[in-house]
Amino acid sequence: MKTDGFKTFIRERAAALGFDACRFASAAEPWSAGERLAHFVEAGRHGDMGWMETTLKRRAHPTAMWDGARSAIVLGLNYGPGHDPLPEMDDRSAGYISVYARGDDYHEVIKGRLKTLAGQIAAKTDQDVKVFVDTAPLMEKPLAHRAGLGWQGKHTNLLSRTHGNWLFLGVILSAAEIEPDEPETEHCGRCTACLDACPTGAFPAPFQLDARRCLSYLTIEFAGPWPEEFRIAAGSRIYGCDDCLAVCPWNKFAQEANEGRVQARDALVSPRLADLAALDDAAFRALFSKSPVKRIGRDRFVRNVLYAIGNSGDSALKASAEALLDDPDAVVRDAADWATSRLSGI
Ligand code: B12
Ligand code: SF4
Ligand code: SF4
Repeated sequence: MKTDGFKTFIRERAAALGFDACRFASAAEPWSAGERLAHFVEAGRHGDMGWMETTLKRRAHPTAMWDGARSAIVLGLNYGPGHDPLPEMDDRSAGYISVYARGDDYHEVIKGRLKTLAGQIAAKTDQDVKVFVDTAPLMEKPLAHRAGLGWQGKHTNLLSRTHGNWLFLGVILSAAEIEPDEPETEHCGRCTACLDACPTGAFPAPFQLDARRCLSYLTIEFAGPWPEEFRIAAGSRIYGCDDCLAVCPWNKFAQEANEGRVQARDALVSPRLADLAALDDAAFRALFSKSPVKRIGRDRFVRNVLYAIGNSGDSALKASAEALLDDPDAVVRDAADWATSRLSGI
């Protein structure tokens, strides 16, 4: 069993690589997270994310994916914006891109560092390691909770007493037995701020999310045209959503991100909707080079922009919507039509 000296060594290496949190958990002990995941999928709350269904068995527990896993080293990278981002939505002629997506893609930022750290762990323990940052069927939040990095709040995200709600997670699984840290306890108490703030009512109960109603899912994962209810509720959110994170009172302990690569690029804070609606494929790729936004492609992104234009109340944007009425993409055409009619008669 690896104990204090080894753990201190790993924590120091993690800090040197720029991680803001590093803690240890057992990867082999049973947990209830797998059953809850099964309930989530059985209830259809994953929507069109079919990969959650196909990977259900392997995702249920770290040892279901890799039976040699004994310990988890859980890493957190702070991406705090340093201010409350929600007032940015007051400018209805601008789009709102969620804080996590305003810099470089966190997968790319974290992956190399995890690999470096995993190499150091493997060398010290002489045991196999595997690296995860949302890249394989592993439930990262319950592992982080168990490692004491924070707790899963009523909005289901992991938050911490030291970093608030703005932490990316990464995990290294190791075949070595490493003494686990104490798990964190839940500190939500009677607060319901995140549940009350959700613009689409996506929480069927505290600690449970119906992804089909979540604007993060709709803007990023869902390809088709949206039901009217969600188009209106989206306001100016064009990629992801931060409302349930940003209203949490524990953010008073959050700090601005140290890591320059996850800090916001100026062009991705309050970008003008008129400029975004005019993006063709090449301009879209150039604007979102290295950003996670690039993954959804121009058509889905422009669909989101058109819903925001429809909600803007800015008649000057009507021409931007009309220009897309003959777009080659059917979902974009439908969104352009919707936006045009919303802005007619203003
Ligand atoms: C699928 C997914 C999504 C889906 C579903 C989100 C969700 N909450 O499940 C969608 C597309 C909606 C999404 C959105 C976002 N995501 Co996401 N996503 C994931 C992914 C790939 C898997 C998560 C998962 O397994 N969900 C399935 C559900 C069932 O799991 P769960 O939330 O842990 O469910 C727990 C609770 O429901 C609870 N529970 C259920 N019933 C009950 C009852 C009681 C009484 C109790 C106490 C608990 C309880 O137990 C379950 C098991 O732990 C992870 C990466 C990974 N591999 O883990 C990133 C991840 C969770 N996402 C992340 C981020 C940043 C986001 C967004 C903030 C992005 C944004 N700004 O738009 C939003 C947040 C929305 C929200 N409120 O959750 C980060 C979160 C970091 C953190 N600190 O928590 C992760 C970890 C990626 C990463 N590596 O950093 N995401
Ligand atoms: S990310 Fe937005 S839409 Fe999704 S649960 Fe949180 S507040 Fe609701
Ligand atoms: S807003 Fe309140 S209920 Fe939601 S996660 Fe934060 S402390 Fe918990």
